[in-house]
Amino acid sequence: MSNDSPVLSWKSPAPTDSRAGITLETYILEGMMGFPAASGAFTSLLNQIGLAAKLITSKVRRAGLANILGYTGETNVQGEQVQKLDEVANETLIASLGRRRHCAAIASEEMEEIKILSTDPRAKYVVVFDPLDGSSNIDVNISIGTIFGVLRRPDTGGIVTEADFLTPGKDLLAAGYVLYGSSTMLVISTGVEGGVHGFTYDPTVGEFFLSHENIRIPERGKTYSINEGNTAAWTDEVKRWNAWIKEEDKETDRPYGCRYVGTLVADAHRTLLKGGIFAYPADKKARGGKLRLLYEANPFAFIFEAAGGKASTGRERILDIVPEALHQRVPLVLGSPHDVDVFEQFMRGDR
Ligand code: P6P
Repeated sequence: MSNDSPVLSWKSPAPTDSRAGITLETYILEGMMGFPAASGAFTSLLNQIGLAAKLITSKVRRAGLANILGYTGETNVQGEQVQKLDEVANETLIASLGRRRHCAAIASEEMEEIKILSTDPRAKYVVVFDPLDGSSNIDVNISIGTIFGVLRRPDTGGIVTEADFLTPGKDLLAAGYVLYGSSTMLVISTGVEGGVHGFTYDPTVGEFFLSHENIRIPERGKTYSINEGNTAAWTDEVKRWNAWIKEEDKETDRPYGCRYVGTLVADAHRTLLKGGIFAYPADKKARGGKLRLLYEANPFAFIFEAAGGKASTGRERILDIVPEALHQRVPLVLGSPHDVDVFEQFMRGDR
């Protein structure tokens, strides 16, 4: 056999500190091994979310063919038309999280009430999720996503109640999202110490591979992301910030470029990787903001802070807010520390 045969010429990669290329399952398992006290339940729960992401992405990629587009004619708790893919994603997450009995209950954008998945006292976790964020973009083939957060139940024992979910985002154990874009990517964090890591899905082998190790948001960006169609409804403070960011001023690298997809997962992911700011402020139409605290704002705030970014309402830190209701809305500003600080200065009237 010649020396240049593929078998002989293949050399195992030299061991490095980089974990690039490992699978999501390996990353999660190694995370458990870093915590000897871990029972494996948290590891198993995260892997069930990874499985759900694979199942949903296979349906999203075939949505146009599998006749699961279009409206079901029903409306969800948000009063929005429920698209079939929303229901499919919701049911997939419920089935996957319910399979191993580690998840006591879930709260979903698609359901008014929480859903109990396990009455086993050993079920220590509850999960919040938006199963398919950006559903209005499904039919026009624009990126959509799934958002999730994992909380540990208070050690109250007994059956889970809605109160078990009404805890500040700073108590999250893990948060992440799946972006069904030009490729499918899962981004997950277990907090500042663990960092933020991105896994890209390879449909040919059915695995998520580590592609973006230790994501860090730039201190400042060059892009702002807001729905300019809401300008008439904005407060004066937001209008002045918006005018400022579009002014030409070479010394302060303005104007910023504008990007707005209309899917939070897509706009937030771009902001996380490139820097800049995403804002969905309160306005005269939505005085409490539009986006949901528990399963949209909190998971992204957790991820942005873990990546060195900031997340606020424009006036207060998102992760400190004590929720009062399951589907509570909140103004949301995510981004680079510099850019969020400037936005907050306008909101305080300091600029
Ligand atoms: P608007 C999608 O419906 C969503 O909930 C988020 O994903 C997105 O950021 C926002 O609403 C877009 O809202 O009012 O700009 O269309």
